[in-house]
Amino acid sequence: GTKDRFELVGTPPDHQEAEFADAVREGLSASPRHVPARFLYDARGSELFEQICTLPEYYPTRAEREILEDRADEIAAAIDREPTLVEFGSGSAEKTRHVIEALIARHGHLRYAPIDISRAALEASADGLLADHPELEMVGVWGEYARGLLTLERVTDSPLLVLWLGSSIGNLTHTEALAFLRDVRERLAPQDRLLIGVDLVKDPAVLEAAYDDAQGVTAAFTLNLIARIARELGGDLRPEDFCYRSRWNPDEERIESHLEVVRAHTAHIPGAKLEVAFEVGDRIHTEYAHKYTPKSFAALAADAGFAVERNWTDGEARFRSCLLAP
Ligand code: AVJ
Repeated sequence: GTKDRFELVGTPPDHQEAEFADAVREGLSASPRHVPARFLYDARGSELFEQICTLPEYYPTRAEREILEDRADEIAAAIDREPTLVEFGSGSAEKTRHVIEALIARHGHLRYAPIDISRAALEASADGLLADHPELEMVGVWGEYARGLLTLERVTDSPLLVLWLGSSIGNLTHTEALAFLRDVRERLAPQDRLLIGVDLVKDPAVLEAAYDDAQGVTAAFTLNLIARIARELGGDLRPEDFCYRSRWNPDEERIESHLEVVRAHTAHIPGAKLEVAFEVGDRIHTEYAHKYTPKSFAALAADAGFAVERNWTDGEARFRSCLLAP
């Protein structure tokens, strides 16, 4: 069976609810108003994000899948012993399949430890992967991925291959990205590797379309944050009173996204013990998507103490997968 090859460890949900209430209270009281991007991913948000990944405008998923599909054997060969495969923010783990299969083909066995905020995503991906691969064992780490490495015990002396795909690093400012990479590096042993997906700077029209699609899925994904606040923290906040906006900032080399108030109102959010007066045009910052050049990413990695060992790029040079050594 598959059950005896799956174990779940991690943060209990009560803790996650308190974290959301605190983040909403702090973020909506601050100036500028903001809510950390990780709170976009409740069950509905994760579903909408999976839909974003299939949009014609949202090229990063396809570009990274192309790299992982074409280069899975090279990636698997970059570590000579059988590694434990760890993944930050695994979601559906659909792109990871290629790496998993290449590692199983090479070593005949694999231990995979995905770390995700969504328990449903961990369980769903385990069902599919374990049924297809009898040589696979999984430890699902339920929680924020920054904490996942701590939770994950080093039960073997095998090297870790840590995946951080999808250009999730783009959500972080340079200061945050540097701090996170340093933190990860300190937890890695010399034989471990970090494979990180990085979206590259390109034509602003292509970038802006990727973050504001014609079907409005990205808008719905972001507006779900307002619905989530109302669902989980109560009160009278309504998605109809906001609209989604995003634009390329060429100086910071990032997409900046926010929700803008379209009707003046005072919102009550009892679960966060908060009342907010919103004027038309007021904004709640929701996300950054930083883009890198090969040069700016190499500089960041070096600053964090990593050596860039290998790079793989898709055929249209839109996206890069970088293998970093601590
Ligand atoms: C999951 C953070 C990589 O920034 O491209 C996609 C999230 N937001 N469309 C990104 C996202 C709107 C995505 N990351």
